[in-house]
Parts: sequence; structure tokens; C-alpha cells
Amino acid sequence: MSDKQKTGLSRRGFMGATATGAALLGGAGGRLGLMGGTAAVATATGATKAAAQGAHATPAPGELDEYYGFWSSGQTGEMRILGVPSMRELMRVPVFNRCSATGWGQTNESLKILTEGMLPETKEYLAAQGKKIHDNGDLHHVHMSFTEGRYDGRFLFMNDKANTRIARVRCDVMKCDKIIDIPNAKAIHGLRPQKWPRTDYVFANGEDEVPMVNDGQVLDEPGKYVNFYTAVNADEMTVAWQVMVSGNLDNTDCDYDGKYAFSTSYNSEMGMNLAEMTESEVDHVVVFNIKEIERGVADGDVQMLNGVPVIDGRKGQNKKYTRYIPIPNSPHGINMAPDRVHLCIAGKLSPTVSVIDVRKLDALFEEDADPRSAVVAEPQLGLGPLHTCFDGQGNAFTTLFLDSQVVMWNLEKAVAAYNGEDVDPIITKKDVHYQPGHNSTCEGETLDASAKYYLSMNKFSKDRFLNVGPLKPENEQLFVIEGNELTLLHDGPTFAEPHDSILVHRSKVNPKAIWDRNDPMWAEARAQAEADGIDLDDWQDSVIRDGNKVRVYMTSQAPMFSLESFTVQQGDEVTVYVTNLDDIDDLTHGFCLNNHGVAMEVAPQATASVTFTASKPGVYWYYCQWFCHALHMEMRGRMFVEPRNG
Ligand code: CUK
Ligand code: CUA
Repeated sequence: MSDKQKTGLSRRGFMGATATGAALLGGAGGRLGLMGGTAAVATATGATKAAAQGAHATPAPGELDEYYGFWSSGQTGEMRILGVPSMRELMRVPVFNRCSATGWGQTNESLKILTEGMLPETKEYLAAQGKKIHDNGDLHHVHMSFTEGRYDGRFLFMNDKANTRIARVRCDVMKCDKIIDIPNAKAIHGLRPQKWPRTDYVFANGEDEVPMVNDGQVLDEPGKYVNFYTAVNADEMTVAWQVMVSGNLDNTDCDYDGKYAFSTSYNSEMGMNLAEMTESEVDHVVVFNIKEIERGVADGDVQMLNGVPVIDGRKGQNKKYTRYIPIPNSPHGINMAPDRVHLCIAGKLSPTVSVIDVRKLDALFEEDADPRSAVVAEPQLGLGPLHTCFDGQGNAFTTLFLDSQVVMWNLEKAVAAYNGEDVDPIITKKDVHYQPGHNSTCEGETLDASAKYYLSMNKFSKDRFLNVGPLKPENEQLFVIEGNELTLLHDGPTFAEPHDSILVHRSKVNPKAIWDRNDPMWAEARAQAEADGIDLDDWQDSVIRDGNKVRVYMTSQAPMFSLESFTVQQGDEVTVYVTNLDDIDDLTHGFCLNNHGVAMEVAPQATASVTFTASKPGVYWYYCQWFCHALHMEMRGRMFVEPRNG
């Protein structure tokens, strides 16, 4: 690529040749014209680019993408679904955030999910703030459930670093169905489902170390702080066990044999400030021996903390459970290669990626071998290595945060070089814009990894788009991989934060078009309706008074609500249940009550409910806020609130 870098085109150069070539590709032309790109990208000839993009052309309008992209959104707290390679944003799935459009965080159905997995201490804390739920979340990592090393299309799991939670999204309806607080740990960060034999566990890291019993008795005594590694039972969404560890924990992954899970630790020093945290030249990867831990839990070699069996896996404790492998300064991303052998640990402050051969881990536990004996390569790749993904053909792609590049390199060659052979594992480097964090290839964290697309999730867009003020968007770039060539296909801004993603072939994801009427999502509404003698599935309009509680049942069918009006008394606690009887694709209704802050989505065949206090006497219109019909504007009704003493 070096000869291509000499043409002196500016980073922001507008590429006439490429734009012309791209114009032949019709709909893609507009986007490609503004590609900018690095010199390396910019100077690929129009013909080469057209060929590369012709082979993987962006789907034309109306054509479907080959891959689902499941995106985290960092501090926005939601999950996003994109089509790849078009990079069209298809859906936003609220999880740890509040959503004005769907009523997530307000409907009774979502409040149940948001609160039922809460620890008592969280409920108490929120009650003291006059709240029921957290208003924010920080969703870093989305991963799909596995069966025998491959995505199985059942669930997606994700973490909330901000409020120490784990959530699950059902892939059949693309809605969150479980959220749990993780006790003892603080700031759940890294998260991965077990790959083999199936996802019985979801592994998760606590990032911040705190006193074991964090009740204010121990404060500024870091020597007494610990951290917890958590295994969640993925089917039940309960905490199966935890391991207490030394140092903090950052990211996690696991092997393809169901034997080991691993975590990076960037603060083995247990430092409390930046200088202390980066002091040591060597941090570590913690290896968790899953079978031994399960045996220890079964044998009662645990202490119970907040109802969870906790194994002591700290450094220097019982070596059955954990091993600490020294890794150069502040390792970050940890990624298991689909060759089932190599585990790649990105150095962050070290320009290296450390490669562990997981077949050598047995010796660490069985023969007390030197932990470093499992390291089989440590190539110097560039500055700020953060995360690695794979093409399924023995190559790896590592993001270089400080260099604003991705480096493509070969695993076997890295091992050979480590053994003294005169080979360079680096295949190519490509500039990205700018400061990449995570990256993805197609199913690259599974046995189905393929070298088709490479996604770079960049933390900064800087000067790349029209200036929108001091807060800038971030930037995502999608490349086509052909041989050793990466060719830019998409370059576009995104709202906070394109944190992590997985690309899943569409054959493995098959969501329903409309809800099943008996979906468990509204089981409580159904039970309440039965108790009230109401059949939710009928065209009904019923108002049930129960003390100062009023339950209003209505159905919707475009363009009408079954209730044109209902009457309550000032001060009543009102619950409105809306059942959408339409069973047509894409015919979502809504219920929005003016000046009450009440709004919810009711998708085809769903029931949704919302509870509020009718505190203001008067006439209030409610309306359908999801456009559903030519007479959508007419889909409305009135709530009469009678003055209490009127
Ligand atoms: S961590 Cu942020 S770039 Cu939360 Cu996935 Cu590496
Ligand atoms: Cu119903 Cu809009």
C-alpha cells in the first residue's frame, strides 16, 4: 500500500475519480462521493473500487441487507439494529434508557422488566430520590447467545456499566425481557456469552473495585477493595456464581471448549488515580477455570454475599480456580479467535497484542506451569491496540486507537516470529477516521467468522462532517475485505456511541411480524383483565372502578379506539390498557394523553398499559401517536376528569 500513500491527496480530499466510478453504482454514488478517506483509500483507482463495491454493492432501495448488525449505543443506553452493508439504521430498542416513542420506562410492562430484577438496595436508593427506575444506562457490549460456537438467534445480552446491570433482548420480538442488577460487583463492563456447548452462562466483569461489604465501614482503604467476576444463568437471568479477584477487570471472553473464561485487568496495582493505575509495566489476564469453580460452588467452598455464592479467586489464594497471566501495561480488549486456539489481548498502553494458546492453559492449573508459558506470540502492531476481530482464515484485525488505524495481521506468522523466525505478521494497515475502539467482521467472534466486511467504530469524527456545534457525532466506517485489501464502502456519522457491534447473518435471525396474542410480555394485564371479567381480545370498552383505582380497557383498530371517552374522578389512579386488534404488518397504534406525559406504543396484536394519576379536572384528549391510517389524526378520544368535590 505504500506506493498508494505517496500521491499527497489530503485526508479530506474530494475524490473525483472515485465519485465517477461510484456513480455507476447508482444509489451508492452520493455516499461514496463524499468519502474523503486516507490517501490509501483515496487513491484506489475508480476501477478497483467499482469492482470491489460491485461485488458487495450496497443494497438498492427496497433490497434487503445480508447481515443484521446489533449495535450498542454506549451512554445512550439503547440497543440499535442496523442493516449491513447498507448501514441503514433499522430500529432502536430501548433497554437502559427511557423512550418517548415506545413508552419504555413508563408502561407497566416495561416497568415490570426494569424493576423486577432490582436489588433491594437499588429500590431503596431510588425511592429516596422519588424514583422507581434509573434514568440512564451505559450499554457497551451486545452479544448473541451461542449454540456450539455459533450464533443461535435466541437472545442478545448486554451490560450497563453505569448502574451495574445486565439485560437480555428476545430476538423473536426484539424487545428487552429481563434486566437484573448484579450484586457485589460495581460497574459491569465486559460481557460475553458462553460459546460452548451453549450459552448457559453470560460472563461479566465488574470494572470498579470496592470493599467486599460496601456499607461505609471501609472507605479510603484500597488495600481492602476487591472485584468480582460474575456468571449469570442465561436462561433464568439470575446470578449463578461470582469469583472474587485481585485488581480490576475490564473486558472478558471465553474459549470454544467450555473450559475457561478470561478477563483483562488494567489496574493490577489497585491504584486509585491515573498515576497509580498506570504505574506498573505489567498487568494481567485472569483465567477462570469454569469446571473447578462449578465444583467449588457445589462443594460449598464459597461465602454467600447478597445471596450469591462467591469463590475466592484472588491472587495467591486457592490456585484451583484462577490464574493470573502477566501481560504488558494496561491490556484492554480480549478476543478469542475462531481457530479455537488463539486468544488475543490488546495492550492499549503497550503497542503489542499478546496471544495466548488456550491449549496450554491446562498445564497452568494441573502442573502449576509458569503462567507466561501460555503466551505464544506478542507482535508489536502499533500504538493503542484496543480490540481484535477475525476473518476465519487465520487473520486478525486490531484497532489502533492512537494511530487511527486498523492493522491486519496473521496469527500463525505472529507465533512464528515469536519463535524467532524472520517473518512479519503485519499484512496491511489502513487509516480510519478517527480513533477506533471496537471493530467487527461478519460473525467474527464465532465459528462462522467470514472475511466479507470490516466495521470500524470510531470515537471521533472531528472535521469529517458539517459542523453541528461543540458536540460532534462519532463515525462508523464499513470496508469490504478482499484478499488483503480493505476498501471503504460506508462512512457516516452516528450518535453516541457506536461502542460495539456484532454482525449476524440474516439466516440466523427471524423475528415475528406481529405479536402472539398470548405473549408473556403482558401476562399481568391479561390476568388483571380476567379478574375484571374482561376479554382483552374482544372489541371492548370497559371502565372498572376499584376504590380510587380505575382500570380503563380499550381496543384499537385503525382508525379508532373502542372508547370515544371515559370519565374518572380527580385524584383517581388510572390504568389504561390498550389492545391493538389489528393483525396487519406494521400497523402500530399508540396511546398518548395530552399534557399528562403519557405515551406508549401498541404494536399489532399487543396489549400495553400505563398508569397515572388524574390529578387535574377537565377535558383531556388522548390520541394515537403512531401514524397508522389516513384517518390517523381522527384516532382520538376524551378523558373527562370530574372535580373531586364538583
Ligand atoms: S470497551 Cu470502550 S472501546 Cu467498554 Cu468495549 Cu474498548
Ligand atoms: Cu392509530 Cu395512529
